[in-house]
Order: sequence, then C-alpha cells, then structure tokens
Amino acid sequence: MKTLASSLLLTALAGSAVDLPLPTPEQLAWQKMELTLFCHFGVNTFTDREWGDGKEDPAIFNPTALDVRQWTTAAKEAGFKLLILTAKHHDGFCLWPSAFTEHSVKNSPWRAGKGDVVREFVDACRAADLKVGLYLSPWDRHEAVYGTDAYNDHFCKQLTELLTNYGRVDEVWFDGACGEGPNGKTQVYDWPRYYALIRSLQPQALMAICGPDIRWVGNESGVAREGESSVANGRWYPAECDVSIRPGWFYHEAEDSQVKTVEQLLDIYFKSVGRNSVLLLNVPPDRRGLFAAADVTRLQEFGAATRALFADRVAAGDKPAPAAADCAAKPFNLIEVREDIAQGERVQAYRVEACQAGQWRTVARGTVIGHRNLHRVPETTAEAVRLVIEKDLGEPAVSFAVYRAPMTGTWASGSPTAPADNR
Ligand code: FUL
Repeated sequence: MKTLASSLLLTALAGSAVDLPLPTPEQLAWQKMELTLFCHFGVNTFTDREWGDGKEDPAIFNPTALDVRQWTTAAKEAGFKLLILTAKHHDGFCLWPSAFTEHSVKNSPWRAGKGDVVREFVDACRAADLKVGLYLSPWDRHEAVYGTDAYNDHFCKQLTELLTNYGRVDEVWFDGACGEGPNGKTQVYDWPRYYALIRSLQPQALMAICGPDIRWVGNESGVAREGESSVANGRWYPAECDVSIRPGWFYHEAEDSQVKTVEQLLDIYFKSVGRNSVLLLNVPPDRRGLFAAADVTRLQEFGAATRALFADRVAAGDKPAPAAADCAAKPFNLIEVREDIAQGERVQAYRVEACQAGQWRTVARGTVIGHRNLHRVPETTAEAVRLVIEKDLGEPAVSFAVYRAPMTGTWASGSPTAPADNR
C-alpha cells in the first residue's frame, strides 16, 4: 500500500510516465471493443476444404440464401463490435468482382455473376453499426504471377480495390502464410509497400498480425498469457486472440456437432478479454451463406452468459488502496480490474485484497492490468475489497469491481477446459 512518501515519489515519477508507449486513438478504440468476429467464407465452403489449391471452378461458389444481415444480427446481439471477412483466402478466389483476376464471384452463378459478397458484407455491417475488417491473403495459389515482382503490383491493385470502393475499413488482417504459387515459386512480400498503401488509402485502418498495429497472440486457441501486455519491443502492440467456434476455420457439415460449448467459449472469453486482449472468434457461414443454427444458438447463449457475468455487482471502486469498497452482504466470485490505457500501461504489479473479520487477505494478483483483467475466484464473502498497486510506472487511473457471477462447472475456476488447438 502506498504511504504518503511513496505517493510523493510516484507523483514525481509520473513525469516519466509521459515516455511510456501509448495507443493510437484507433488502437484504443479497438481494444475497447473487446469482441470481434471472423467470417471464413469462400470456395472452401463448397469444396469442404480448409485450404483451396486455386484450381477450383468458380461455378462451385453458389450460396443459396446468402444474407449477411443474419450474420450481423447474431454477432451484434452477442456483443461483437467488428466483423472480419475473408475477402480472399489462400486459393485466390475473390469474394468481390476484382478486375485483376477471373477467379472470383463474377464467374460464379451466384447472383448471375453480378454478386459482390464484400459489398453485401460492408453494407450489412454499416446498417448494424458494426465496424468492418477485411482479410486478404497475400499467399495466392491461383495467381499466375505469384512468385514474381509483378505479384506485389497485383496485390496492391487488389488492396486498392478493397480500400477505395467499400468505404471505411477499420482492420486489415494479414496472416503470415507464404507457400508456393501455381508455378511452384514462393513470394517475397513487399510489406513496407503494402503498409504505405493502406496508410495512404485508409489511415485509420489497423493492420493486424503481419502488420504493425495488432499482434497475433501466438496460438489459434483464443488464449492470451496471464499478464499479457499491450507493449512489445518498446511500442504499443496489443494482442488479438483468434479461435474458431468449430474445429476448422471454414464451414464443414461434418463439424456441426463440434461447435464449442458455451462453457468453452466463456473459458476462452476469460483467457482473452479477461487477459487484456481482443477476442477474434471465427463463425463460418455455411453453403447457404448463413450462420448454421448451432452457431447462432451458441452466439445467443454466449451473449446472455457474458451479460449475466456482470449483472450482480457486489462492490466497486475507482481508487487504489488505501481506499476500499464496501461489499454488499453477498459473496463474490469474479474480480474485474481496469486501467485507463490512454495513459499507457502504468500498473506493473497489483493485488486485490478482501477484508474478512477485520483481516485483509489477498484474493487475486497480477502484473499488467491493461484495459481489463478478470479473475475467477472461489466464492468469497467479505466486508470490503481493495486494489493494491504494488508496482507502477506513474500514477495510474484504475478501477475495480467484484461480482457474484453465475458460474458453474469446471471452467468457473479457470482451469481444465482449455479448448483444443484448431491446427
Ligand atoms: C491461417 C490460415 O492459414 C488459416 O486458413 C486461417 O485463415 C487462419 C485464421 O490463419 O494462417
């Protein structure tokens, strides 16, 4: 707990906090969204594959009832704020009628070759007040010039189409795959050129994964580390946790019975959003062009369950110890700590204490708080709770709350239900 002397020292140190890495306004807004949704859709949906080889007949792309409003309604009701569509996956098939390839929706029977999934996607997102993200695979197993300098021109032309014809885009998602193209060559991607183009066309768009603004958490299980920091290599580089609601990224009927349970999704939520990271949950549309019934149900359950976690607040405070918050005469089992990250990640170590029969004891501890950390704890009844900052890089703006959350089952304690890796 801070004494007066250490408070004075911290006030002095707070001057140095101005040198801490800070989020850009776009990174800050992105972290506050917490929940984002991925939609893997394309020729793989119709070939039942995860990676297409670029030799698909565009005629196979023919969703029978595509309605992106069904996706956005399900996403929004579950609390998701941004959707990312695979405009082009590794097979090179474009979900928009690109002028630079024949491998696209323009050569499919869907909407008589006049369709544009990207257009329908951005329109539906905007109508639902959801932000828009686009995945464009640099690896292209169809494009003949892949593996030569001309491919970098080609890729920039496709990026330009996507970033000039569809209004505001908030996230551009690049994975790192760099395999062989149709002629057996691999490509040297001109990342600096791609980045400069994106910055010039859509300065607010965040570039994720193989990009400078959003960091891949390092696994595809949706799990961040305890104490996950948004500062990496001395700069603001927050973590995104991607994971699929199903074993695969694309829809496969055979996986209809393997949609993650709400318990698994909640465990992922605690290990991503609850560890200062953004969750990117993949829900793949099916061959109709709709989210499958099981996935819609699961999203509804997930939305209801996450709302219920925070419905019964037992105590809250916005000053670190010695200030404390009085508890309502109820036990709690969930602790939430927050920091105003607009001022950087100042907290480096903290603990939460509960006062029971006049004695303070530690019920949770951590290192970085960041935007938000959640701790699942055994049911605890206390007279008061307080947040003790043990180490900081400047006076932090923090808040905390404890809840009585409806948590049952093994996942409630945060241990054994780590979802299997999707690889
Ligand atoms: C990976 C890709 O190879 C997968 O197919 C999927 O798109 C995943 C999100 O990124 O790198």
